[in-house]
Amino acid sequence: MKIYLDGALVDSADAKISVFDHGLLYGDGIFEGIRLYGGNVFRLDEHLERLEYSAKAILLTLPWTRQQISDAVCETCRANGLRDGYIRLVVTRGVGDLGLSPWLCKLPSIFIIADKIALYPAKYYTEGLEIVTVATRRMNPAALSPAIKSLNYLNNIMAKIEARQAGALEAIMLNDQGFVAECTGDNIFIVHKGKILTPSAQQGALKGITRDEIFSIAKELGVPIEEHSLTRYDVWNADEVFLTGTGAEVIPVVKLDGRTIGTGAPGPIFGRVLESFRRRVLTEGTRI
Ligand code: PXG
Repeated sequence: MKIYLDGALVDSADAKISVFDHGLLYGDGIFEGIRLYGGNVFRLDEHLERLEYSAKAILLTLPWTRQQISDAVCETCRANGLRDGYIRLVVTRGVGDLGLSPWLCKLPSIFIIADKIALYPAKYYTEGLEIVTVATRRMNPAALSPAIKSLNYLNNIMAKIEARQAGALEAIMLNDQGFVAECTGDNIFIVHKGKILTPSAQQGALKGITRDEIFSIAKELGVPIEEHSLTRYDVWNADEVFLTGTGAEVIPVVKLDGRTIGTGAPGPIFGRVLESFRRRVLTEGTRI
């Protein structure tokens, strides 16, 4: 496997980062998870825009243009002979010393991994996921904006561990006021009386690229959609619930905290959204 690392493609065995890189020492860095479908990189420009926003938020100046990063992403996919896969684009603060000071890191590092994707088993798309709410809260935006896709994922990892301990593959994280924020690696949507609702970024949701796609799909389908504060009660009593993310795509939820959602089977609006999503990923994107 070839990895793109700081301007060159290298063998995975040689793709190494210094122990003094602040991405490792402090989680000081940002990333994107991107999908390749049939030789098209899905919503590459939107991912690179979000990377730029994350970089700006942490005062990291990207020494590459959007076009250069885009070319590097495509080159990495081609070098690995991939037509479908998962792309991990990471930018770290770079090599510094043992203090926090990011200004002592002279040059950010960039690396790109393009690999096969491990999908949720197909049965969850037809039968739905059973998920739980976990005790770990989504971090307060006043401490660290959850909109920044940073290398600090411990908050989500703690929640993921709790999910697994409860026998679930995903979990809802509440914000510090007790409203639903999102899941550990997915955004959440509910359908109630024909309307699609999802928490806003202010409530702690990451501005997911897949989430944006749902807004566009809902418009196409003529289904009303809006951002709304949601409690667990709202989710328990929804007609349908589904999650979205680059890895999961659009996946239905049929149980939360032991409460059956709707009929207990994936609902009709989910079905229409998934169909549209699967069509879009095959027909849109940046050719590699
Ligand atoms: N919320 C969080 C916290 C995420 O990390 C999403 C929502 C969905 O966003 P997108 O842009 O993908 O629609 C994410 C992103 C993985 C993995 O390897 C998945 C994500 C992040 C990091 C790793 O499964 N999902």
